Amino acid sequence: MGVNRYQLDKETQLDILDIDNAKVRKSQIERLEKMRKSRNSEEVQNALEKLTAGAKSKENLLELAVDCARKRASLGEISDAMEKVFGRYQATIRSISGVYSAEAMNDKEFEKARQMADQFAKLDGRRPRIMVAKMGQDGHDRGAKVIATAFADLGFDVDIGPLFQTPEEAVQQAIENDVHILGISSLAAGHKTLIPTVMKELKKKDREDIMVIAGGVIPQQDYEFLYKQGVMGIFGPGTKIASAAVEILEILLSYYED
Ligand code: B12
Repeated sequence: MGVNRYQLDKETQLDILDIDNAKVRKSQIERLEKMRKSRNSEEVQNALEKLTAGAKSKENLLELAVDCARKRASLGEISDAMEKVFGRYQATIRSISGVYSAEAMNDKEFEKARQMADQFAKLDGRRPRIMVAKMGQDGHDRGAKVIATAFADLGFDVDIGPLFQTPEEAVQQAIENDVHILGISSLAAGHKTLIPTVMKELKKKDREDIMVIAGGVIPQQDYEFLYKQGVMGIFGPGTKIASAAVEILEILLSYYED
């Protein structure tokens, strides 16, 4: 992993398929309901119970799971039947430190960001603290890792949420860790649903002071929508990380002016 030296010259407006998440969700629920009506629920329950028992006694789970699927159990039900025994897997994102600073040592913007982070620490009594969150079914974690690593090297305290958090969980973790910034990394088109939920949740918990920023594959045409939601900065592919940090720190430091 190195520092991205290839920056986009200008933002390009692409013709992108707009995904209506609410519509997709509704049609998925309708499909599940239809499936539930068309199956023999007693048979399904029996097969799921066998799967749970098999998980306990270490039987061949593939065979038992296929049997559940043949009886039209959903993937969620099949996972739940095994979760009773195994629990739920927590996918954590690990980061490494020093890589970014080793590459960017002589970069002016890097130095500027570090100085601004120090200045913020003096004013606030704590280093700027960011939580990088991944929500929904989006498993693209490289950008989140790059940002977490680089921001730590720039002098931020960094927390990384686990993969597949709900907006409520991400907000809860951000509040518990008392971060200044919640940075949402979104690459699977969930931003128009997940980010508004994050905003509502922050409001509900009376923590609108936490600054929300976003990054990842977010089409230009959605930027305005997110800014209206209260997102303070959006950083897409090709982002120059030190410049992003400077932009974020300028906002944080402005709270200390006057
Ligand atoms: C690698 C990759 C994968 C890998 C992911 C491996 C991993 N562990 O991350 C694999 C092969 C698993 C994968 C799977 C899928 N992928 Co994919 N994948 C990509 C790809 C090619 C590159 C993403 C990447 O790693 N970039 C490198 C990192 C470093 O860049 P980055 O994440 O953009 O982060 C930078 C900035 O965006 C920003 N940033 C990002 N986050 C944050 C957060 C903050 C706080 C800040 C400040 C900045 C910031 O800073 C970073 C550094 O500059 C993209 C295409 C692309 N060019 O983006 C498609 C892409 C994201 N994938 C896509 C799709 C559709 C999928 C699948 C659904 C395919 C499928 N049908 O199965 C699955 C989904 C799996 C899942 N559950 O999420 C689509 C998403 C479409 C959309 N958003 O509408 C893309 C855009 C490809 C495309 N053009 O269609 N994928």
